[in-house]
Amino acid sequence: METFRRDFVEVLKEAENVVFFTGAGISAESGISTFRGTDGIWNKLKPEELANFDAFLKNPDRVWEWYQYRRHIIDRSKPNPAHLAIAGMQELFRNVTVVTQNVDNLHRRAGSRTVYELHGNIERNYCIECRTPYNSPEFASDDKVPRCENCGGLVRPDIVWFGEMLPEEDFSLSEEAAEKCDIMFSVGTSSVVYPAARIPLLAKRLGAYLVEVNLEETELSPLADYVLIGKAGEILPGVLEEVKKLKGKG
Ligand code: BJW
Ligand code: ZN
Repeated sequence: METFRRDFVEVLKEAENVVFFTGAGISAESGISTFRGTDGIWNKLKPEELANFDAFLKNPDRVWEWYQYRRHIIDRSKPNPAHLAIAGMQELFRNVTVVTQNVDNLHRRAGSRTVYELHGNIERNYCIECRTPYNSPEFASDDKVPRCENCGGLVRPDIVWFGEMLPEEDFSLSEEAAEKCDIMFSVGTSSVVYPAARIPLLAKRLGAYLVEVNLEETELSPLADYVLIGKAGEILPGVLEEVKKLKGKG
């Protein structure tokens, strides 16, 4: 097993409030593509044609079809050892909070109980006119964009597109968790999309120990106290083992 740096181990030993801030990279080992980087979806498809409201109004069926394709992949995927290790930490620390940019529900499926979703959830939809929610999977089973049963409006995925506000409650609860945490892990995110990327910065500014877990260095790395380079699905189970050992539960 990997040996971790001593200052990190000391912080783990004393920590009570722990936050995991996660991005697409944590689900890569579940077979879900990331956005950026060599295998990222946006090497092939343009975000400006798919991930904003104008693109949806211009070509709702195309955007809907793209989300149906991704739902299909997500439905067939499973939480991986990284999601499961984070859920396992709940037994070892007083408070474990997950703040995720992902829309794939894999943290909840892994058993994490406190999960704030900053960019929405692909399992939910709502009418763009009257905001009626449509969350049952049968509803989203057509490749053509559905219409609202109340008003005939277009139904869209409940996902935060570029230029849109983040869900207020989840964002402010995430800020609160960042402000009071002892240690923040930033896992599998390129840290370029704002305002989500402010969450680890806020934690660091208020004194938390900041750990980054990623295949490569990012814009966040120079600010992190500890950068662990490698796969989240290998590193986080190692961290879980270390914590178990520290708490005499190994
Ligand atoms: C591994 C790994 C393994 C891989 N183990 N690691 C200039 C122009 C236009 C807009 C802006 C601008 N400047 C700022 C903005 C605002 C914009 C923004 O931040 N843009 C920047 C990109 C420039 N932000 C917004 O628009 C936000 N809203 C907003 O600001 O509202 C205020 C406002 C109102 C009105 C007008 C203007 C502003 C909303 C942002 C919403 C983001 N939504 C998306 C797409 C949703 C669509 C969908 O899912 O279909 O959310 S963007 C996309 O990026 C997705 C992700 O959640 C988000 C973050 O990506 P993430 O998770 O970091 O993934 P990747 O792929 O980037 O990185 C993966 C990482 O994992 C890599 O580092 C790998 O190395 C690593 N990795 N395998 C460990 N096994
Ligand atoms: Zn409606």
